[in-house]
Amino acid sequence: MSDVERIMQLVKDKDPGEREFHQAVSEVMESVAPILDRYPEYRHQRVLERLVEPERVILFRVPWVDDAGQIHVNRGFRIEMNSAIGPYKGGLRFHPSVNLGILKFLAFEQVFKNSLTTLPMGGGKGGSDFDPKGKSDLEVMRFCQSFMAELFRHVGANTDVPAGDIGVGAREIGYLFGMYKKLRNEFTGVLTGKNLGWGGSLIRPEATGYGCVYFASEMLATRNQTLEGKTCLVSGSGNVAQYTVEKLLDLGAKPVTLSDSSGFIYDDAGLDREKLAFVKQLKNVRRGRIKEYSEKFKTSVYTEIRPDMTHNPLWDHKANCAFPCATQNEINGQDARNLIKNGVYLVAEGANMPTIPEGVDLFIEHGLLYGPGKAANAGGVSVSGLEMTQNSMRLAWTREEVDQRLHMIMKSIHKTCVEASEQAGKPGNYVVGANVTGFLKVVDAMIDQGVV
Ligand code: NDP
Ligand code: 2IT
Repeated sequence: MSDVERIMQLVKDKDPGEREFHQAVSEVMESVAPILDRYPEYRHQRVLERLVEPERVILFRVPWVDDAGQIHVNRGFRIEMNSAIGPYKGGLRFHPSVNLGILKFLAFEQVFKNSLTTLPMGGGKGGSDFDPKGKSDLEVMRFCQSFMAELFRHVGANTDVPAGDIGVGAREIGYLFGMYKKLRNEFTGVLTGKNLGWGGSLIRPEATGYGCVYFASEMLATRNQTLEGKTCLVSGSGNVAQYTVEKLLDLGAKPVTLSDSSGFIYDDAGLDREKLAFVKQLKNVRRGRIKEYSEKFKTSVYTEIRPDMTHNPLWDHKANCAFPCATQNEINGQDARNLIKNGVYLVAEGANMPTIPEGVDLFIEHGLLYGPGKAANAGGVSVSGLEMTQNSMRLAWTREEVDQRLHMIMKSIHKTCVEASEQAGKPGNYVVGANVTGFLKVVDAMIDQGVV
């Protein structure tokens, strides 16, 4: 039995229902398997078996009271996946779809992503099946307080440092931080993505989107091209999508789409600063639906996305580049074929694992510049790492300084991926480049630290 088959059998036997976790493990195993033939020590050390078993999983009850006095119970999680190269680090997701398998896939990806950033961060992820949509600020606050009333025992500035992800932004981080501080009587950098006035970093809100576009620019530069004048499809309309659009506009590209879980808008004239400001107000302040964009801007059309659709028509428009920034598995095989047919030759993933394996294979087969999430969206966690540094030093860097560091990190991730892909005999394959680079640093640290 090959290493890949052995590990896949192991994870499927142990955790049969965790589809997304199996998908993430399978991709990494395919990339790193050839290394085990060259360095049998890794097999002897059982590094693959150790990597797929979280160091610790915390699962807890989160009871809270709504504005009408009704009691609700949600489930809270924190997956402490790997701490070989630093404290556990990774976001919290609040979304009704959250379950153990989804958070394990995200925590697993985070281990390799964080390793790629070159900063000292292990990998973790957490969250809840709580749905913040339609809840009042006070309900969200009570939920966050209840969530932290358990989580505070397990996290800490040198132990495990959560941040935002889907459904968790500055508001939620504020409520979580307040409760941690009250329970511990300590003002420390236990969370990142904090607001500026109390320990947050400039550029953290922008970091994932900006970083993703910096990574795309680096990929294009390998073909002597820039983003100027490129038509870009962007999905999502949350934190990552908004700042992807902002940086695309900075660089002279033309973003034409945005989406949420109900549907998407296609704007033939392209988004501009004014339209983006409307989206930020709509999504971050009024917490409304993207449909409103098409009511406001007549150059755009809205298309509803229904669960019975076999493909997502957002990906079926003529364009040069695609930036999936919503959620996992949002590009299926048919979507990938449509993108290729429509002339898209660059895909940079702002979201985590947005493309199903068939789509990834198609992109690589057809020679697209394909930047997988763990490389292309590493800018967010990188600036979280820089926020931790600033908190430890008790000082704050300027916007220019943080942005410059972010840009350097994204360039360095790109270069490392290209070099590793060449060494692996798969030049230009950023999936192999990212997985191999992320893997080697983590497993070498694990071996140095013994069987623990
Ligand atoms: P937000 O909550 O700010 O925005 C999420 C967006 O995606 C919303 O537009 C949301 O629509 C849409 N969406 C969420 N779930 C689904 C779904 N099941 N189907 C269709 N659309 C959906 O989250 P972020 O922008 O922070 O995160 C987006 C992606 O980027 C995620 O994959 C996340 O893991 C990844 N990421 C985030 C980082 C960060 O720093 N925030 C860093 C690296 C990666 P709706 O409003 O209808 O729910
Ligand atoms: O997926 C991710 O990298 C994030 N949600 C950000 C994690 C972080 O710790 O900033």
